[in-house]
Amino acid sequence: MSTPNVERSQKWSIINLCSQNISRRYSSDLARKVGALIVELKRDHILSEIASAIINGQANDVVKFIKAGIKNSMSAEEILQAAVIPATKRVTDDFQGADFYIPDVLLAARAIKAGLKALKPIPRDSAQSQKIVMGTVEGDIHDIGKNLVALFFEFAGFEVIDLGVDVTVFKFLQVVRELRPDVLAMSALLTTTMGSMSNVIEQLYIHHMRDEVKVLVGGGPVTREFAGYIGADIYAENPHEAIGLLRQLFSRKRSLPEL
Ligand code: B12
Repeated sequence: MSTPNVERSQKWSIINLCSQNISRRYSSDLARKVGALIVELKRDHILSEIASAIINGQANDVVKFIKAGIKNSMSAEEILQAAVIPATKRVTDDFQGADFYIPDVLLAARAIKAGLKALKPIPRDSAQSQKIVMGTVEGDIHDIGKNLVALFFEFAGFEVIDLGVDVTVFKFLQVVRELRPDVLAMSALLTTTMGSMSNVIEQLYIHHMRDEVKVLVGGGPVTREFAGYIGADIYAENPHEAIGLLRQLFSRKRSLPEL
């Protein structure tokens, strides 16, 4: 059976009308089942709207539907896992290679950033009390991955101070000195900028601050070998791996694997 071509905005009025009729005419059990089905449909609808708004680079719609999701009792983590991450993967995979159209990428990046911002503030898990200073290294303005990692750290309960992109060696050092974080996390997406991570570590040694902070590195071209070579403490390919390693480190139950 084909579905009549109904405007999106009208769909919910029709569904709500049907559900009111059903609850009036039928047993409370059936009404409950219909209610649950409607909640499920609404959830799927909101998630697919968030994903398509990201894919089409429509920041305002991303925020609008994330707010609708939260209003409909969806958790920030559910929205992130079921809509924001798959859509981000879809767009960034589409922009693989050298021939992507920059304005499209920028619109998508803006939409993703707006979405991540709309998912805050995050209720802090009091179990984790460590402070993480984060940033994308000097000369590099890629921040989609860094923002995702930062959000996951917050979900995991860490306090995150995000210094943004193109963070100079001096700035990293200054913030480590002033805020005394437990972890300094750096992101690099370019082979030409990843060397900056090494400069930061070198400067931490020179200024006698190396023992005061754990250095975590990640990002597209960064590898475990590179992390070991520059003297970082932790390398992780993605936020989940990073959170696992940080929890392991701070629980002090086990030492971290050698890089
Ligand atoms: C989006 C994008 C852009 C956008 C960035 C917008 C923004 N706000 O971020 C714009 C258009 C601005 C851009 C510009 C450029 N880009 Co660009 N860009 C990309 C693209 C398409 C997607 C990157 C991305 O966001 N991926 C999605 C996120 C989720 O993945 P991620 O960043 O890798 O992060 C994950 C992990 O790496 C990890 N992670 C990341 N950081 C950290 C940090 C820590 C601590 C940890 C634990 C983990 C971690 O966790 C994340 C989630 O899993 C990639 C190609 C690609 N598909 O990867 C090229 C790419 C990175 N860009 C590239 C290039 C060359 C450039 C330019 C030099 C192009 C030019 N000629 O101007 C400029 C550089 C500008 C600059 N100075 O930084 C190259 C880099 C090649 C290289 N290896 O050096 C790539 C690989 C494209 C290509 N195939 O050639 N780019």
